[in-house]
Order: sequence, then structure tokens, then C-alpha cells
Amino acid sequence: MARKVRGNITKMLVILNVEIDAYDLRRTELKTATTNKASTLVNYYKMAATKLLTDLTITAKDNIPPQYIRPLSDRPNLADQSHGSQASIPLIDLRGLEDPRRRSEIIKQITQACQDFGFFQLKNHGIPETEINNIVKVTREFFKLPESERLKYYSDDPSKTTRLSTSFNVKTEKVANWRDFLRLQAYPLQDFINEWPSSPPNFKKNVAEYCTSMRGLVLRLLELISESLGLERDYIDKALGKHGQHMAFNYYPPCPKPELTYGVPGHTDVGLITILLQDDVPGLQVLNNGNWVSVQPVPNTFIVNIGDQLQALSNDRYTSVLHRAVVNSGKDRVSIPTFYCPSFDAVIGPAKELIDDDHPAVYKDFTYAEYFKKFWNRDIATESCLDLFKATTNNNNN
Ligand SMILES: O=C(O)CCC(=O)C(=O)O
Repeated sequence: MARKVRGNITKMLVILNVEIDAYDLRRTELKTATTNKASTLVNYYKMAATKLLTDLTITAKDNIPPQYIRPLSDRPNLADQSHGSQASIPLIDLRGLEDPRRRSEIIKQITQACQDFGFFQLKNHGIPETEINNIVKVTREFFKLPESERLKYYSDDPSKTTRLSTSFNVKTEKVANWRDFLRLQAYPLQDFINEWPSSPPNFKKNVAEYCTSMRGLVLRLLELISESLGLERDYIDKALGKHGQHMAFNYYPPCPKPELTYGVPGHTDVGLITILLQDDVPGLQVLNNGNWVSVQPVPNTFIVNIGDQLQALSNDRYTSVLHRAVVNSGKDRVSIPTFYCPSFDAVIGPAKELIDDDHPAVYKDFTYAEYFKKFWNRDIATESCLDLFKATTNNNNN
């Protein structure tokens, strides 16, 4: 009898211990969940208090707020990228362009690069090194200005011609990106320069100088690209109407968890061509044959890529290729793309010379204003903008 009672007591003690262990486990889980919730809330309130990432990172030292975290299926695999990519993105040397033999050689290289990659690098382009250094310097200075000074330019309305914003498109995106950016229009210069930031003191001067030189380079490139498609030398120049030049000044603060987020997610560019200047910190990746290829910075070299308007105009001979920017935990990064584009009233569509029975028109004609509006109003993660302008689509683009 006594043995039976002792046995029952032992069984009860075992059950009690299991219950106590389960209780402890649950208590720990609850504690962790509460702590996570609390830090989410803290981040939420910090985010609510500041519009720009540059100011948020000062408080979030070793974590990133949940709104920046990409789903597992959509993260940059930083360990698995193709490196040493100067060899894989063609490098075109513009030296000797005035010599007709050299010119046709360069045109051939452009055809090849545009068909195979949609991207190329450019050296001996004629933009003075001091202008390049000045624009990078003044961009860094702008993003170091006091928050109250920068916020004078803040807007989340993509139709504003000068605006400071964050991420990519805060109005449409579901996950935020680790970037602040200033965008402005630069052609015709006199129409926009008065809106540009008046500090740092050299901003207007340095940016105006760079934009003017950049436009000179672009005009030479437009002729080369026209010829590379077998079109008249001035074909693209004329197709762009009165022309437009939009600039972005991207600032990527160091990110404590770069493997969880993007500076800019994979996208194509809305304009005709983009000429990208990056500082000495890597971050640009280009999609080539299904692989994300890192483009290592080379001093005094620009990266040129085909935008959506050139893909449409070339009737898909050239492709506007997906690219993205990844971030890192060690150093902030600056990149400055020049988006050269049609004026908003210009009508864009496949060049008639590039349409025949074997190559029917892939796109219908549209104004750049229509395209630009659609580009900024859709969700870049799910919709290709060019697809919305296919000749066979029944979409209403108004
Ligand atoms: O920062 C970069 O390297 C790329 C930037 C970019 O793609 C953009 O601003 O659209």
C-alpha cells in the first residue's frame, strides 16, 4: 500500500515538473514576443517622427525597422554574386571619336553592348575630373545638412520637379528601401535652377556645371546610338521633342542588416538612357543571363544603360535591363544617375525604320507624360511598365 502511494506521488511530481518546465518555456516565449513587439513599436514611433532614413539610422544602430525587411524569397544573396565584373560589363573608350574609322569601331561596340547587356561603361568621355569630384562632394554635403534644412525639399509627389524623398515610391510600395534621394530636373537649366537647394553654398554651381557637361556627352551618345540602330544620326535627338534631363542624388546610409533589404530593388529606368556616376563604394548590380553581376566602381568612368524609352523606340532591338542597388554595413554610398529623357509632350513609339513583317511594332505610340505617370503609379515589384504599352494590350493608359 505504502509503495503504491509513493509511486503515485512520484508520478504526480513528474507531471508537476513537466508542467513547470512548460510554464517556464511559455513565459520565456511570451517575454521574447513582448520584447520584439516593444522594439517594433519603438522603431515605428522613431519612423513616424522622421521622414528620412538618414535621420532614422542615427537611432537604429544594430537592427533595421520591420518595414525595411524583405520577404525571404526576395533578399539580396550577398554571398553569391558575380564579382570582378569590369570584364562582364563592356568598357567603351570614346577617345578618337572624331576619327571616322574610330567612330565606326565605337558604334559597333555600342551595338554589341546594347544588344548583349543593355549596359556599358564609358571612359575618356570628356567630363572633367574636377566636375565629377565636385558633384560627389556637394551631394555628400547636402545629405549631411541639418534635417530641418533638408526637409524644406521633402515631397512624396513624383510629379514635383525638385524633391527630396526616401525609398523608391513611398505611395505605392509595400516594403521600404534603404535609400534617401534628391531628384531634380536640369533641362532647360534656367527653368529649374531657382528651385534647387540653395545650400550647401556650391550646390547650384557644381550641379549646373555637371549637368551641362553631362548633356553634351549625352548628345554625342544619342548620335552614336541612333547610328548603332541603323537610323539617321539625328533620329533620337528629334524623337525626344524638346528633351528632358532628370537627375537623382542617391544617398545610402550604412545598413546594420544589408542582407535583409535593398537600397533600390530591381527595376528598369523610365527614361531613354541613364548615365550613372557612383562613388568608390560598390553597390550597383545588373541582371545578366539570370545572374546579378556587381559593377565595381572605376574612377572617372560612367555606367550607361538603356531605359524603357529606348527599348520602345528600338522596337525591342535593345533592352532596358533590370538593375538594383545593394547596401553595406560599413560605409555610406552616393550614386548620381542622369536620366536623359523625352520632353513630356514628345510622342514615343517604335521607329518606322525598325518595323517590318518580321518585326511588327511591339509598342503603340504614347506620350512621355503618359508613360511617366504610369511608371510612378504602379507597384515596381509586380508590374513591368513597358508591358502596359504593348501594341496588343487593351490597357487604357489614361
Ligand atoms: O545606386 C545605384 O547604383 C543605382 C541607382 C538606380 O538604379 C536608380 O537611382 O534608379
